[in-house]
Amino acid sequence: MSFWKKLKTGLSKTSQNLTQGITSVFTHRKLDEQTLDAFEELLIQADMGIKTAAELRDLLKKQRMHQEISEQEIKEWLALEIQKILEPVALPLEISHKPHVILMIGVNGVGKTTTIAKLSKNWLAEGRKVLWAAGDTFRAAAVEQLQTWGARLNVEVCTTKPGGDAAGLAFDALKKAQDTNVDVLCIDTAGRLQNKTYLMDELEKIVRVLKKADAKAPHTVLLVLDATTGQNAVDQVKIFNDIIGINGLVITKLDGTAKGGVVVSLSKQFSIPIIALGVGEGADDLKPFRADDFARALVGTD
Ligand SMILES: Nc1nc2c(ncn2[C@@H]2O[C@H](COP(=O)(O)OP(=O)(O)O)[C@@H](O)[C@H]2O)c(=O)[nH]1
Ligand SMILES: [Mg+2]
Repeated sequence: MSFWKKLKTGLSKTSQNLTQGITSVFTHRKLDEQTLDAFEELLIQADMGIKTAAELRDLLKKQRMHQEISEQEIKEWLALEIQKILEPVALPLEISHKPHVILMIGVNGVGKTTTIAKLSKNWLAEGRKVLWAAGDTFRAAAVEQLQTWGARLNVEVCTTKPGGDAAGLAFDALKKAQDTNVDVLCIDTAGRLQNKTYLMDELEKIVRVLKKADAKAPHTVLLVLDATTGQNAVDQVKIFNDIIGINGLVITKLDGTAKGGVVVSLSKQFSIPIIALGVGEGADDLKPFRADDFARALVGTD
């Protein structure tokens, strides 16, 4: 299936809710306050966030109040306005250093480890040398999961003993990357958000130790977010941004969520680049974030 189809199918729960809502709200009616209220509520239900919903409502009011507006027009209008919100943050990840160090962070289960594999598959295809560090040292299964992907994609994985020091591992991996002509080093981490102090200490320590080997590392701190958690993802950006500066987002599980609007909410609230979207569990199920494609898939226009 093409990526566009996958995205469109994945977002169909969101787009169907929006489309059905728009049909019932806008058919043959002049735009009035009641219609605008219902429209705003639809956007909130799609997880676009209260602020975005209010702004889009106001904009529509300003442009079209008391005018007839068809269902098709409103969908096209919405897709375009969403595209404008997404465009400034739809930025690819540039590999700008050698080795380029990427720290993967995020809550347990959002897709960090899988995303490392997916991103790396693209870099390998471009002929880059990739190395991974299994920094989620608390769960043996997490290390094994990365090793399984490593065997599949032929990527070497640096590990330490269970419960071992993630910062020490990260430092050793960076040294190794520097010594062996590696282009991209991905450091996996644990996402134990239930113990914020511990997580903060661990991430700060990883960063501090990396800087001993390369003052500019990590070059990219990628926060992975699970779209199915809706507005929770917004809270996670705030929490992780407090702990450690984030300069990229990957949003996963866009295959089959009714909360796809959260991507709009994130784009509006934070000016953090969204570098890629996850639309499945396979290594090929990650694609660059494109504002126009996403906006059209979300609203269900072609
Ligand atoms: N449907 C779907 N599943 C995903 C996606 N990304 C990751 N997963 C699955 O989510 C689960 C947790 O992923 P994992 O990479 O282990 O998360 P981590 O704990 O953050 O490292 C695994 O079963 C993955 O296969 C995605 O984009 N779509
Ligand atoms: Mg993991």
